[in-house]
Amino acid sequence: MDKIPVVYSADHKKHNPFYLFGVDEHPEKPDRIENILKEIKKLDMAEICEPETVNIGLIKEVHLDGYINFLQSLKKNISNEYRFPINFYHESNRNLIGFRSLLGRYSFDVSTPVKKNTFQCALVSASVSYTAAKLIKDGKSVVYAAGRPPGHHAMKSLMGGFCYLNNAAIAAQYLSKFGSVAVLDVDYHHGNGTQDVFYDRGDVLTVSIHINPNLSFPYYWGFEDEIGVGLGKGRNFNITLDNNIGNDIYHEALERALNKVVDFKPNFLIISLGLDTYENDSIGTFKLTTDYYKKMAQTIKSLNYPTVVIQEGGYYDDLGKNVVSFLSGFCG
Ligand code: OKP
Ligand code: ZN
Repeated sequence: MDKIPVVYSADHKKHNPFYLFGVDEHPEKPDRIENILKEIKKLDMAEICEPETVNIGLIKEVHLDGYINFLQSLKKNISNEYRFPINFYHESNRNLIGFRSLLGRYSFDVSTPVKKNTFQCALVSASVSYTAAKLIKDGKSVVYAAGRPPGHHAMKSLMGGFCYLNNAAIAAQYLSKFGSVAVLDVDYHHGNGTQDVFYDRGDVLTVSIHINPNLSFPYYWGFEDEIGVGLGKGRNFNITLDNNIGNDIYHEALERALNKVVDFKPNFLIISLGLDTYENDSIGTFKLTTDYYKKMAQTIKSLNYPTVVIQEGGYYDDLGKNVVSFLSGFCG
């Protein structure tokens, strides 16, 4: 068995957000990826590789120009102190130019602050996932993208849920030039950004298993009647679950999700790997166990698609052990 390429850059540490109403610690912190790297390095199943920078052109195939231009403008317009949106109006068709008006126009929550280097940090995470996709295109069978900030909540022109650029959507858009792509999102939260990017497209299937949005973030998306539009109709599936469910109920949902993937006959599979479904996660309520992540991966591997695994959520100190359990399901 070949080693699993793990794409990683230490530059993720430059992104270190805090919360506006600063009582709680922001959960999306640098230690997450450092703990993952530490656990992966203990094994010989993985080899660490550096990312190659993704082109802005590819990013603009996923996100709208105005949104990317705004993120790029942060470097010259603001300091290295995090700033938060306060006023929101997403429907404005005016040519907005003020920093505050644009920040509210391009955000859907207040958990996703921006500072001078935010675009550069998000670009590193997108580059990690792009590089993983490129290794798959070049013939690897499984590659793990160990990046942060996560991406699956980032919509065509909205940041939110700790996400700025949609890493999984950028990987999917790249691979869609070489064949059909299915994205399976197993994060605790709905992958509303990935759904948004491909909602009207027939060439990329999006499937997400997550907490019922009536009960949790992202609240406004992720309902089961969201099935796609136009060419994308029947190519988006949401499977919603209750609070506190465990391995068995989750596994039934996984099998239903994988049936949708198999029906689609993709050339490539992307997994948005949120590990906030873990029993000890600080945000999620599901009760999945460390051993279950190995079974989840074995079930996915049995379908034999070239697979990009992209890190999304997971908010606890020993996140790395669950990544290792998941990756071990792809070994042997
Ligand atoms: C990002 B990912 C917690 C509020 C959290 C945002 C959740 C973002 C989750 N007090 N709101 O999908 O893991
Ligand atoms: Zn999540």
